[in-house]
Amino acid sequence: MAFDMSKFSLAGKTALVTGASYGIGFAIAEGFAAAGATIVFNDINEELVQKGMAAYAEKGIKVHGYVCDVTDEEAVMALIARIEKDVAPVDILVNNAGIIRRIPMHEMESSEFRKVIDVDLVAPYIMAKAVIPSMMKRGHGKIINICSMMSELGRETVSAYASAKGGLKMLTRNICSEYGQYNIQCNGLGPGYIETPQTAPLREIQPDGSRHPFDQFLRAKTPAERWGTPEDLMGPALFLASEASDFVNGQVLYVDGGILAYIGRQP
Ligand code: NAP
Ligand code: GCO
Repeated sequence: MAFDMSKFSLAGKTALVTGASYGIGFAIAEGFAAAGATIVFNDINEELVQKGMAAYAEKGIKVHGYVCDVTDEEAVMALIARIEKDVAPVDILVNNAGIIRRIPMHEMESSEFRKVIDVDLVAPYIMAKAVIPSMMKRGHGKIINICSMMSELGRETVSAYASAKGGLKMLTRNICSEYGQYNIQCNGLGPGYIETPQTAPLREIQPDGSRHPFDQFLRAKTPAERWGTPEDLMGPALFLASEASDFVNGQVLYVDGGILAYIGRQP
């Protein structure tokens, strides 16, 4: 049977991408819009939502933007109800909103550790719990959790972030296990090191004009010999959001330029 390319279309679907004013979430939403989806996004404050609205408008993309702290369960429930009223039920949820704190673990306040867990792990649970009942009723749904290299590997100073992203990989597998029977697919997308504001400190040019030591290290660890860009994630995210991946469930698709497969280049 010839493959039906329309399986990659998101026409008629409503996608909610959290924390998508810029960066990875913005690129994923842009790719979804190109595939025909109606785009909804939230961010943590009005300034970011307005910044996002302007950026989407510049690309000619009509979006619905809302202020919502993804860690606030009451606000999330209200957001989903508002989206269902203003737009439509959510067919595709991308748990993209995130934070990172780079602090040596023995110096990290437990309140900081908990905050990272709250945003990067508890919030995806809260968001998924809010959209799943409607997906169950409608007999389909896609949930994409934005994981990380730190879902698989540790690194100095990112203990909370790695714990959250490792947990997010298992939350992904558990949602698959519990809701696959309702034709809900939950997969992870694992970006490698991507050029966004979140990683800017790791790419700062040094006072002597040399590349940041981590930048040099990362390039030696990546077969592609470059940082990823948010645009590198558009195609893989579209695949996981589309009917083309209806039999893919509980997986993490790494978009890392080959880092996880490679021992690293000899200095
Ligand atoms: P980011 O700087 O991690 O932030 C994503 C967005 O989420 C920002 O707009 C952020 O607002 C927002 N946000 C933070 N806390 C929130 C909350 N409580 N409620 C609602 N929104 C909130 O952007 P990114 O680098 O594009 O990363 C996006 C996702 O990819 C994150 O989950 C990140 O962990 C993951 N990731 C990033 C990389 C990378 O190399 N960049 C690699 C792998 C995975 P603020 O700007 O106010 O913080
Ligand atoms: C870090 C980076 C990474 C990236 C990403 C890698 O400090 O190690 O911020 O954590 O954000 O998660 O996939």
